[in-house]
This record gives sequence, structure tokens and C-alpha cells, in this order.
Amino acid sequence: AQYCNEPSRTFNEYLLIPGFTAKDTRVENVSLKTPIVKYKKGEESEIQANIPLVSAVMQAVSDDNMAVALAKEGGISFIFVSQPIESQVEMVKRAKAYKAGFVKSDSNLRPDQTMQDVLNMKAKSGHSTIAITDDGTAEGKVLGLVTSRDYRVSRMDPNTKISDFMTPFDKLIYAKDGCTLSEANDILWDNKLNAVPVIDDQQRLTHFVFRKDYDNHKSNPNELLDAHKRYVVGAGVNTRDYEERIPALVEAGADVLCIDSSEGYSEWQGETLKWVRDRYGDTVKIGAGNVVDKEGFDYLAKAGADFVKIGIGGGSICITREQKGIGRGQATAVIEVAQARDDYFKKTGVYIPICSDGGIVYDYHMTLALAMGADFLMMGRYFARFDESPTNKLNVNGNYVKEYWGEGSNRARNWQRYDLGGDPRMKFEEGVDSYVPYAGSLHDNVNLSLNKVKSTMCNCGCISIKDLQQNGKMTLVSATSIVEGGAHDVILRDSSQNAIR
Ligand code: MZP
Repeated sequence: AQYCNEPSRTFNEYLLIPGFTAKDTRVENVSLKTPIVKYKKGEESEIQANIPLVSAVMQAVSDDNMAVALAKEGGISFIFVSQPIESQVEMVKRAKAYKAGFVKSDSNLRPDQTMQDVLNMKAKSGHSTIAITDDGTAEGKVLGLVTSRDYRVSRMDPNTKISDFMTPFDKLIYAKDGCTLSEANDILWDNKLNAVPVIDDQQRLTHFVFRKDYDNHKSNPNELLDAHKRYVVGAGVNTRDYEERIPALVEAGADVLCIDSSEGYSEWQGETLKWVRDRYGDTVKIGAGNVVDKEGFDYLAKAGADFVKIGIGGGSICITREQKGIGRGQATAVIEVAQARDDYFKKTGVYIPICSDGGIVYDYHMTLALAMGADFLMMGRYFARFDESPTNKLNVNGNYVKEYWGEGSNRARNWQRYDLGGDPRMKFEEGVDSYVPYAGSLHDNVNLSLNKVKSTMCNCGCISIKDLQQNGKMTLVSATSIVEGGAHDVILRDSSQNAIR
């Protein structure tokens, strides 16, 4: 065997050393904008995120609900691949359709009608009739009704009178006769109106329905929108059914794809990337991985990956290292692959962003990973804790938790992620089924975490991720200095704070 001389290290073994902080190096001046797909020197990445966070290609993490919630903050979700093509496509469509909506024929929408009337309308038209709510759930305020197969069906009492759910609306605004749905959507967009255009049978606008208190609901300036003013949505793919799955996802509007595999330095990934390039040229954006060294990066870069994902065995639910003895400490893997990315850029003039995937435990690990060279970070455990993740919230021994399971667990049954042939009866688990502490809303948590990241960047004198990658200064820490870094030699007044933060 060959040996790497350095031990492979984890994020916990590093700290950043502050740099000079000028007066204008302030949190509000820090930009976390980052490239997601490759670009040539002097050009800009066609897909950039406003925050360097993406959610993991996992059943317990990334569905359409998560995709919308994260895009609202400026990040991207990769909707999980371990499901039939049709249901993944439906999720992508729902996330992409989120901003739009229309009500079929206002003449049928009178305050004295009931939901039952609407449901009858649905039966007649053959479409699903759905209520659009302000938070995307049946509990939210109703913004309007939609007839489309693509939307989440609301669970409304059929006897509810339309006047009951019209109460949150101020009034109906009648717009210019003959306006088309797309013109109507443009009007809404231009005026930053949170409203629903209502159309007639000829798809012409008849009026808008909008919320009285819209001014209190200004959209987040970080929101990540692309063509047609829709949210940017990612999706996982695999190296098995890609010839069917990729065209279906592209057709559904997925903006960026990612080959989801526990180990990506493989001919299968090379073939999948080649197939995409032969069929779509550079129009379809696709990342590959996971790798943990220069050789893996170079292979996927040459094969045409738009970004390369790093990490084997570091995920919180992952037992690959215990089961198979393969992997590498995440910090060392990121540092080596970042060097390979920079060398490749110098040699070819093509910058291929890299994503550090898994193993982020504390918020400061995010800053370390970025300083080590990651362009963006994929996380599973972090997002699984929030209201927006697809899993159940449970009360276990008096504590609220959310379910979180690995793609390599028996529960996910995502065997193609790990498949290397052999007798199918001899499959073994590489992931666990677990709980994570419930943490509340994605919005609150992401903003707090990123405020910490920005504040650390200011300590380092850096106001952009590139700046941090180039000028950040890091030190390894000894075991005893880790103890020194926490509260020590005091008795905490609040014993709950004795838990590791
Ligand atoms: P974490 O953010 O929970 O630490 O790690 C999430 C990452 O772990 C995923 O993005 C994926 O790369 C990896 N993963 C997912 N399932 C498994 C497994 O079952 C796994 N072993 O390792």
C-alpha cells in the first residue's frame, strides 16, 4: 500500500486565527455569495447561491418544502433521488411552481359558495382544486384557489364558505381585461405583490387576490431566483437510471443536478457525466462525488463535473468507516481537494466549485470549511432538525426531536448509492436511523448560524468567501487547547449549559 504521511484530520482539530479588522469590515458588509457550477476565468458562474449552504440529497432532509424554504434564504436543496422518478419529478415541479398559481374562473368563485361547490367544479373540470396558503401548509392563511395537478391538495372542510377563507384578503383587484397569466405574474412580481392571479377559461386574467397585510411580509433580499422568477431547485440523480431520470428532472425544471453516491471516483460517474455532456452539452448543470483526494477530483473534473462534492464517512449518520474502513477526515479531504481545484484552475482556466459534504457539527465548522477552500457546504443533520424537513417531530423522553436516517440505512433502502455488484442478499447497512434535537424554523437557525460565520469572517478581516479562502489563517489545536476553549474551571449556574454547545 501507499501511505499518506499526514493523519487525516477533522474540523474540530482546527481554529482560525484573527486577522486585521478594518472599521468597515462589518457583518453587514460581508457577502456570502458563492459559485455553484463551473465557470471560465473572467466569467461568472451561471448558478450562484447567496448563501453557501445546500441541503443533503436525503429522504429525511430535502423535499419540495425544504427546497422552497432554503431557496427563500438564498441556498439550494437537492431533492432526494431514492424515490421513483415520478415522485421526484412531482417534488421538483411543486417547488418550481411555488410562486405561481391561478384560480379557475372567478365567476364560480363567489363568497356564498362552499368548498363543496369548488370540489364539484374540480370534478367537472377533471383538475385538482387546491388552496394556496401563505406558508404552503393547510394551516396557513388561504391566498387563493388553484386548479392544477401539481399543487399540494389542501385539507379544507368541504362545507367552509368561501367568504370564510376570503377574510384574510383585503379585496379583489380587477386588472386590465385580456391580460395573460404570464403578464399577470409579471405585474405581481414587479410590484412585489403576494397575490394570486385569477384567470378565466381562456387563461385571461380577471382579477388578483392579494393579502391585506402584505407590507409586513417583504420577501428576503437573499431569495435565490433564476429564469422565470422561480426558486432555484436542485435534484439528486444516480448512475443507474440516469437516462430516464435526468430528462424527466430537466423537463420538470430542475436547475442543477448532483450525482448522489457514497464514493464518486468511479467509471459509472464518468459515464453518467459523459452521457449528460453528449446529450445536453453544457446546458444541464451536474455535480459529482463524493471524493476525498486530488485523484478523485481530477477524474471528475476531466469527466465534465460542474462541481465536485467531498466527503466519505464523515456524515453524522454514516458508519461507512466502521463497516468498510474507507474514508478520510473531512478537514484533510477539503484541504487537499481545494488545492487540486486551484491547480486545475491555474492549468485550464476553469474554476470547478467544491462542496464539503457532511460532518458539520458546530456553526464554526462552516467557517472553517469555507476557509479551507470549500465553495459551499452540504448538510443533512443540520437541516433535518428544522420544521421544514420532511420527517416526523416526536416527543422522546420529554424532548422534541425529529427523525433523521442515513441513505445507507435499512430504512432508506437507497442501495444503488452504495452498489458495487455482488450477491444482492449480502447487502449491509452503511448508515443509521436516528433522532436529532428539534431546533425550530429554518429561517431563524440559518440566519443565526450565518451571522456567526460573518462575524468570524470579520474577525479574520475578510468580507467574502474568496477573501477568507485566500487570507484566512489557521492553526491546528492540541487536545488540551480544546478544553481551554470551552467554559472551564467554573461551576455553571445553569446546569443545562454544561451540555456541549
Ligand atoms: P451530516 O450533515 O448529517 O453530517 O451528513 C450528511 C451527508 O452524509 C449526506 O450529504 C451524505 O453525503 C452522507 N450520507 C447520507 N446517508 C449516509 C449513510 O447512510 C451518508 N451512510 O453517509
